[in-house]
Amino acid sequence: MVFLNKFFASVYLAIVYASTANAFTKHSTHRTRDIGSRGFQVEAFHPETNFQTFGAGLEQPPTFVPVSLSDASVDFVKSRLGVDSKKVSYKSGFTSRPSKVAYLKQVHEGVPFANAVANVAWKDNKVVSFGSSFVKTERIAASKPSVTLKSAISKAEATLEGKYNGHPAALEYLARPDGSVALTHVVQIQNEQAGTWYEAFVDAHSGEILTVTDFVSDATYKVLPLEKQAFPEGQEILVDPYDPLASPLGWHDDGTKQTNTTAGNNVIAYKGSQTTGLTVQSGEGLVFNYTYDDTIAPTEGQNVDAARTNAFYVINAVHDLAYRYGFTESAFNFQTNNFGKGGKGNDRVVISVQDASGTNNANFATPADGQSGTCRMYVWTRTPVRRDGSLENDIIVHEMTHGITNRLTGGGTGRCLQTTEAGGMGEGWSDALAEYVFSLALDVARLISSSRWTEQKSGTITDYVLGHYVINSPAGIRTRPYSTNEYAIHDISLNNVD
Ligand SMILES: *[C@@H]1O[C@H](CO)[C@@H](O)[C@H](O)[C@H]1NC(C)=O
Ligand SMILES: *[C@@H]1O[C@H](CO)[C@@H](O)[C@H](O)[C@H]1NC(C)=O
Ligand SMILES: [Ca+2]
Ligand SMILES: [Zn+2]
Repeated sequence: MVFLNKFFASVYLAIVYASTANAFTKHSTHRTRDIGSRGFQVEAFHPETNFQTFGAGLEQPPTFVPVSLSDASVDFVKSRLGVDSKKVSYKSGFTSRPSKVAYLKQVHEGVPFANAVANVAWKDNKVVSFGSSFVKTERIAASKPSVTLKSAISKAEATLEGKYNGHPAALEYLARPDGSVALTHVVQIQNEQAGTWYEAFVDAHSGEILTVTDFVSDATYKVLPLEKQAFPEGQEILVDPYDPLASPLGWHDDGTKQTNTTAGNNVIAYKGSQTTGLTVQSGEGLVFNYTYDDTIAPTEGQNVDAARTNAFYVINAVHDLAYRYGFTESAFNFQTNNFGKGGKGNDRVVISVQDASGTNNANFATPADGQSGTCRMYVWTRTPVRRDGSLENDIIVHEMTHGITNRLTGGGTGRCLQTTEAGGMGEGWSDALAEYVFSLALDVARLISSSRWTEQKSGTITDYVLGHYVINSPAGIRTRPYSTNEYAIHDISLNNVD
């Protein structure tokens, strides 16, 4: 982190335009898992999602009358995708001033789709973003089942080694990887002793189990959620915070190796040594439940484990967030395995926590695509009890953003932001994303319907400071806050690059 006391008024805007000008088409998500003791394999599939943002919002035709969120959103999907109202149903939505978000489902002959969905975000009666995974229905199964629910349940119970739990079964369409659409009985199967709880999608014409939802969580972390800035706001337990679009195998699996440590496909977080300096799960099933205590030294108690867990979480979460905005494999991101989606792999982020080579700072080295980005987080000595930069999210996000901006300029060479001015832009971008990340996270999370983020009350932009916790000062480490107040902006003196 460079202490750059200079404000670039255009930085914030540059980031916003870069992320809103394009429509990004994403790859389908596949995930294959073994279920039960008999090696039953299932593949989860989500059709390709088209995600677009529209800056200040799409102008509505002059005939537009603000109606209910559900009607307006159904109308928008109809016109955008060219389908009639029988093909779209409103599922849920919420209002969080000044935004409104609606979730919709594809429908065929009255039967809803399980995995073909859409979401529409509104602001001031304008659509600001739209995501859709609606599919073509040229090869769709008949909407009346030929396999009974009873035999579907028997099949699911036998395969998943559990009992139907009585939760009302449903008939739903399921889009398949080959472009066809199956009709399925959806039933819940539980096994109390084994602790399993599944939702099975049984083909209502062939009787075959097509896919299974596993309700039991994959991973748990005690961390500072991305919408928080620093330790005093409190660690929280997050369950499965990964985004399956950006990290299809989760955060602890690179396709050939599974770990139960702070090492995975997107990042390895360690102290001292990448082999012996990792944090190992505190409980079976990828539970990383370590509590930080800032009344004792960063090296004492559970603090090192809590710091590595938080660094691992934040880098992964920013990886996943940036992926939604286009920082993908082919845009030179940081991953060990690129799953055949372009770009060079073997370059996950390497983050050294409580690094011994310095204090009171942090840095990020970005070589070209194909070599790991390397981040060093230091301990800060400005308080009676030292503070750990890994417990201040805005610093980690600032550093990770150096990796993102260095890769996104100049085609992944890592060579572009070397001059004073370009480096200054990089610093500004890093600060801006660090301070704004929770709002972006909020927008994206609404679109992927993760309830986790919806607790953030408002996207309103206020003055931002960076690094307030590590130096224990509300002003942070910059001479001015980041502000949208134009008088504050004009007041900035253009000097002082530390
Ligand atoms: C997972 O972690 C436990 C300690 O919690 C360890 O004993 C075990 O060997 C690890 N398993 C793998 C596959 O790394
Ligand atoms: C985390 O650890 C605390 C005790 O330190 C325990 O009370 C809590 O149940 C644990 N939570 C999880 C999700 O493991
Ligand atoms: Ca790469
Ligand atoms: Zn920096």
